Formats: sequence, C-alpha cells, structure tokens
Amino acid sequence: MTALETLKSAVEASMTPSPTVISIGLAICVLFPILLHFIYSSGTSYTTLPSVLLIGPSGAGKTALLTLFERGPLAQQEKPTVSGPVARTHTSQVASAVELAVSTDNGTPTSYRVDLDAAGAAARRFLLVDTPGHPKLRGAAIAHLASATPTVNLSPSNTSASSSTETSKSKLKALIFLVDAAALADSDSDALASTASYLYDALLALQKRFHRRSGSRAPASVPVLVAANKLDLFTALPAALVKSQLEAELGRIRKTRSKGLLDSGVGADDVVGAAAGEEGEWLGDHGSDKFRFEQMMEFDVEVEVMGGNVVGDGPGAEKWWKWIGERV
Ligand SMILES: Nc1nc2c(ncn2[C@@H]2O[C@H](COP(=O)(O)OP(=O)(O)OP(=O)(O)O)[C@@H](O)[C@H]2O)c(=O)[nH]1
Ligand SMILES: [Mg+2]
Repeated sequence: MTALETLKSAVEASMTPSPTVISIGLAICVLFPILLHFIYSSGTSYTTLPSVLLIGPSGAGKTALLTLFERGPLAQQEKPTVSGPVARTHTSQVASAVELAVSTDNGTPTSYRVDLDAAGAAARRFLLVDTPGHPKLRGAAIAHLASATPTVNLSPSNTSASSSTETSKSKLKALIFLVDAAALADSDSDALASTASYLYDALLALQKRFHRRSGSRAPASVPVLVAANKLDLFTALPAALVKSQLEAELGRIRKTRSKGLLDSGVGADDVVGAAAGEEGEWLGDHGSDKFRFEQMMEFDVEVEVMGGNVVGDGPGAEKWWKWIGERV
C-alpha cells in the first residue's frame, strides 16, 4: 500500500461515522474549552492580585515595615553584617512591590510569622507596594490614588526579586499611611506639618476619586490605616495623640488652602462652590469647623489610626498585619 493510499483510507475512516470518530470529536469539543480556561486563568492569576499601597513621609519606616513582613522579625534583630541578610534601609527612590500572603484561621488573619507553606492554599496572596516618601517623589502615589479605577502599575524593573515580573496591574484594596510618631513629638521640627500635608493630599485624592465613581460597577472604596510607627521609642506620641494632632493640622491646612484660593482672587462664592463641588480642595465635611477622620466616611473612606513599631520592643506590627488581612 502506498503512502497516498494509507492517507486516503485514514481520511475516509475519519469521515465515516463510527463510535470512535464521534467520541474523539466529542472529547475535543469538551476538552478544548477546559484547556483554554486553564491556560487563561494561570496566565492572569498574577495580574489580578489585590494590592496594598504603603505611603508616608520619608524616614517613617515604610521600607523597614515591608522588609519585616517579607522576611520576618529575624531580619531586623540580627546585627548588620557586610553581606548578611539584614535589611538595611535607605531613602527609597522608586516604588517596589513584594508579594505576600496572609493565612486565615476561621476567617481571622493569623500572624505574619506563620509559615505560609504550612498554611497552604488557604492563604490569600497580595502585593505590598512601598513608595518613596520624599516630597518630590510623592506625585505618582497621589495620582494613582486619585484615579477612578486604581491599579498598581509597576514595570518589572521596579519590582523586587521576590515579586512576580508578570505583575503589571493590580486592584488597590487598602492604603497604609505610615507616620513617624517620634518625629511628630518634636515640636521644633516641621514633621507634623509635612506629614499632615502628605496625608491631606492622599485623603483628598480618595475623596475626589469617590466623586468620579459612576455607575453600578463603581470600584470598591479604599480604607486607610494611619499607622503610628516607632512606638518603641519613649519619646513617641501614643496613637490617640497622633490622631488628634493630625486632625488638628489637617483642619489648619484645609483652612489655609481655602484662604489661599480667596487670596488668589477667586471670589468667595467660587471658593464655596469649588469646595462643595467635585473637584474642591476642601477635605471632609463642608459645614464643619474642625476636621475629624470620621468625616471621610461621607466619601466612603474609612480611616483608622493604630500604633505599632517595626523595630525594638513595643506593640509591634501584628495589628497592622491583621488590618491588612481583613481587607485583602
Ligand atoms: N526606633 C525605630 N526605628 C524605626 C522603626 N521603623 C523604622 N525605623 C528606622 O527608621 C529609619 C527609616 O526607615 P525606612 O524604612 O528607610 O523609611 P522609609 O519610610 O522607607 O523612608 P523613604 O524611603 O525615604 O520614604 C530606619 O533607620 C529604620 O531602621 C521603629 O519602629 N522604631
Ligand atoms: Mg523607603
């Protein structure tokens, strides 16, 4: 039998209705979509990871906190060596992200110290994104918060080794604003003013984002954790004082900025109009004299203040981790 005849009989066999041909055809029809589904879902699992954005003034301890969650407390306690695995932080200049996972025990997030390999598939993965706190480098984080559908956009070169290079877009689930509670206690420094001004911009961005949300498929709101860090230092302000001082300063900024608009020649009516309007610079409740974080609930923004510390003895960072775990 020549090759041509073999081919001819094979084609004829495949065209003749028979149980074998029908079952092979059925198998292809059923298996092909399933195969496509697996290829597609495995390819996009990284791109849909939820993310938590870490912002705050320079020196607040953002990179230190990221390293603590990534490597555990040992990395902080070891004495620095030239080549050891010790996290030595320096002023960050680009955003970087690490992929972390929080495991849950009956719905409650467990400690970041828990071995996730043991926790297995029950763990929820997310991206923690560290940003530079230098005033000149804050624009990207603020612009990102203001967008109506915030997604973390990091080029692979900006992601650290342990994060996935496939990560390009991720849904923003929460914002952590880290504050140096010891610096706030120093009344000679301008730490309070500069910290509050960054926080004002961040909260205002979320407020504007709320106004831009439209339609039934509006993105979920982004809760904010104001984390008062460095409570291991005896000079640090307790969380309740950090909260009241920041609220007072945010109130002052709010007044100064609206006064700035008045002084710049904009009519008083326009200022009130602008404040009440969607793009106003007025943070929080319009009729209020004093600013309170609770006023942000009007814009679906939940703000919580919690104390902790990354290094040294103190309340630690567990409460912050649990807060994240409940939101990713
Ligand atoms: N005492 C004390 N020091 C801390 C704590 N957390 C961070 N630090 C120190 O604060 C310094 C600044 O920390 P970084 O993590 O580099 O600060 P950052 O927020 O990333 O700063 P930028 O990258 O400039 O925005 C480091 O020397 C940390 O060791 C803390 O809880 N207690
Ligand atoms: Mg840093």
